[in-house]
Amino acid sequence: MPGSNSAAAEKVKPAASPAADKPAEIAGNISYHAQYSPHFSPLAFGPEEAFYATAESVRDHLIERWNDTYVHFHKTDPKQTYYLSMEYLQGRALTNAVGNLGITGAYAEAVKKFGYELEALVGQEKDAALGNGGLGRLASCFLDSMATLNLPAWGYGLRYRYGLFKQVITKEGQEEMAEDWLDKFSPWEIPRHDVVFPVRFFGHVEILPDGSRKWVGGEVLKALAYDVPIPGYKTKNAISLRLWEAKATAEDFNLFQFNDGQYESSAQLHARAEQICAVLYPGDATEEGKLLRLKQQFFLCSASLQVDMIARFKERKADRVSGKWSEFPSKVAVQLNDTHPTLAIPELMRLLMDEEGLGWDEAWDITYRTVSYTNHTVLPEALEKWSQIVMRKLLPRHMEIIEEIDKRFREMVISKHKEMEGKIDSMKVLDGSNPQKPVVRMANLCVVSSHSVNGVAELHSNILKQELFADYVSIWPNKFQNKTNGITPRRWLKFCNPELSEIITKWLKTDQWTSDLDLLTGLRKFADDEKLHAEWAAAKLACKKRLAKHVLDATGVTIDPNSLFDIQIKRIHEYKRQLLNILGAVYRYKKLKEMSAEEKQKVTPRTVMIGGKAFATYTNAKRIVKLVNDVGAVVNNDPEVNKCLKVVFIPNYNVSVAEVLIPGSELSQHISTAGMEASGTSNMKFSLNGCVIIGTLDGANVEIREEVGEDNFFLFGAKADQVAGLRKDRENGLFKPDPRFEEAKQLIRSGAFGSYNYEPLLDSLEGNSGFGRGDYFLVGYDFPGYIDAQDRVDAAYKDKKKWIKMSILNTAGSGKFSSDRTIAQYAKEIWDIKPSPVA
Ligand code: T68
Repeated sequence: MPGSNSAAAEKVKPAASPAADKPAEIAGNISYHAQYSPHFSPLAFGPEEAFYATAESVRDHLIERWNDTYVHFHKTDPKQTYYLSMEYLQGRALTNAVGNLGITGAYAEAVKKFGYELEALVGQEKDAALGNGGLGRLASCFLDSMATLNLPAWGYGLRYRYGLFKQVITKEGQEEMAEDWLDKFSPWEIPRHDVVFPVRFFGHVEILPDGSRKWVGGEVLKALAYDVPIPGYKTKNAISLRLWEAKATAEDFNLFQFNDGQYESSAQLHARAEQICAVLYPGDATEEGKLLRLKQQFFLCSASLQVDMIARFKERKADRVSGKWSEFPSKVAVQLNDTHPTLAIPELMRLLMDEEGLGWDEAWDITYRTVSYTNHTVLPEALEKWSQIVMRKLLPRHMEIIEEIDKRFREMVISKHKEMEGKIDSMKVLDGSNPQKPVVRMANLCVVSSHSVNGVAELHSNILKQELFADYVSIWPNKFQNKTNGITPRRWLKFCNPELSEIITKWLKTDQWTSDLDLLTGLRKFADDEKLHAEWAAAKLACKKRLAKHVLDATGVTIDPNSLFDIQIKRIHEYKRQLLNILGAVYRYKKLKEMSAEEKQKVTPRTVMIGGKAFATYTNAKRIVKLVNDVGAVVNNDPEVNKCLKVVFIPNYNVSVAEVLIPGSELSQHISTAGMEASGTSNMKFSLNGCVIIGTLDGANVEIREEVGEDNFFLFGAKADQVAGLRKDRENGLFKPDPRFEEAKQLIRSGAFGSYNYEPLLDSLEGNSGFGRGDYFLVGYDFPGYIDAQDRVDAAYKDKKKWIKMSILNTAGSGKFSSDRTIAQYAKEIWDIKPSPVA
């Protein structure tokens, strides 16, 4: 094994100071970390130790930039954005860090001196999966763009001990295991023992002699900051992702009880502190679970506001000529990533009024001008509602403030918008319509209290304005905006697909596209060039081979890189319609079984890959996972068809799996019921990597199709404005299912894929309403259009020239979907912040 003992590490003299971008110096620095970082036995220098030592060496560069950026922002005191998100799906950091710092080559050479390839070390890193899906990954792409654009902006989140679960596929289907991303330690985080602030829970409100109110008592935990430096691409700026951890202190430890043998009660608060950051998204079926989730949300908001907004503002205020609180919104912008950090609103009000002594009107004006809110869903079941009873118990002062916000909002509507009086019930913040379960509607609180509300794709933002938030539009016509999502082109093309990146740089004669993605349109003029076609096809094949190796390693299934690689990877959800995909594959299988050998010769061979995690308590989603696995087991082992079709479930889908799958994809499925997917961001990643989309007119698909051209997108399905009518038709018994749809369901019912009880899943596609919801997601309605679109895909794939041209035009049309564009728009149109590069 290369470099498997300390002798290898000793070959290169340790250097005590951080290395420059010279391989020999870097190797010295790596060696230094291997010896002086107290994590491993000095005798071991296997791939894992080499990864950690290399990462720590890279971290030295990051810390320098991060320090410089902090000092620079401190001196220049620009307005800053504070991005609050309960989720970040960072994935691995090493490739991204050396890539953004421009030192990949030097590090690759340096680790060779120890007998390692950089790619092999990269594979040692665990994904930081502090998020569920699109919303968390968006936050991570945004951080990359904020740093790259030199924007004074910081991310805030929680340091979950266990992030998103590890998915294991067994005979029963999906099983969840805790994912120990901190198993050893994270080399990227810097524990800030100097940044510790108190966060209170429970207690009561006291009225002081001067009439002011104060929240006292209850239990007080400490928030400890862990900073993760986020380097920009080709810039000296490195911003910070600050993750909070909850702690109890020595005073909370009852030494007397401990010595008396009462071990558990002696450290109760320590145990409760540990629970707060134990897991991402604790199950909230129980009252305890709900309370814990609310605690998490408040913990993030309170720590971030007290420490970094209020304390920092006060510290810098002292240096300013005019130090008025009214200046706060010209120094601070707070972006709420969905409603999960909504408690920032009453917490900012509380801090300004109760701690800083401002009156309601002034505090409200400041809060309103500071906070803005992004909505990521219109699904009613995903709109957060918190029990007023739980809220009052955990956060009594905040509940008072929310009541006052609600009251003043209603008074404002009656006095200034009389015509809207009849709509107050649906617009108000507090909903007491069920006296047993009065709730706080968090989206309403956000809309009422923010100066800007945005959706994440044009279609979604229009739905917000025309449906979900329509009543508010007549009160605040200018509050609602669209900010179409984006993805970072560094991680999602340059680093994950070096083959294609080189070709693009060669043909465009510049690598500027990595920070100015619109330059990709320059590829359009070569879309028919045969030389480019040959290079493009070779790059795709290389990526497909890498993907095939991943599939073999992860599942034991061999797939043919010459077949059409058809991929759907995302969280498993009925609205995302993985069921439509697998029913299509079942139908394809049935047709293949009916074909003669000659007929099969003419078929376009296809590998259908589906990956994604189902929420642990979402039974139908788990049934879908099981069905895909069962179909795969039959199809892949059927010698009559398995040259023409394979069906593979990709286990444990995460960011680093996506980085292998997306470059090797040729067709990707974004087939949600129209109007239900707010945006989607993986659609952008696929298209950028030269993959053609089969999809509905939903979310950002609409804009992708506009950009890449309708000939380069396989469209099918009902439109968003038809959906309600189609559901009504079903209820009225007017829907006639296509025979092909019936055939596919029948084959599953026949037991062809095993004896598991799929009835509940199939039932959900049937009936008119009520039980099984009468195919709420319109799988049956869209099925024939989907099968026809897949036939068009097969025909198009046979014409290699045509297909490659489509692929090139997808990449060429992806410029709009850079998160640099999205973030530049947020900066200008919502936050009013400007680039501030470190000299
Ligand atoms: C997604 N939402 C949207 N929610 O579904 C997707 N976590 O269309 C969009 O592209 C993406 O956000 C980015 O805008 C989510 O990912 C969550 O993960 C979620 C929902 C509730 C609670 C926690």
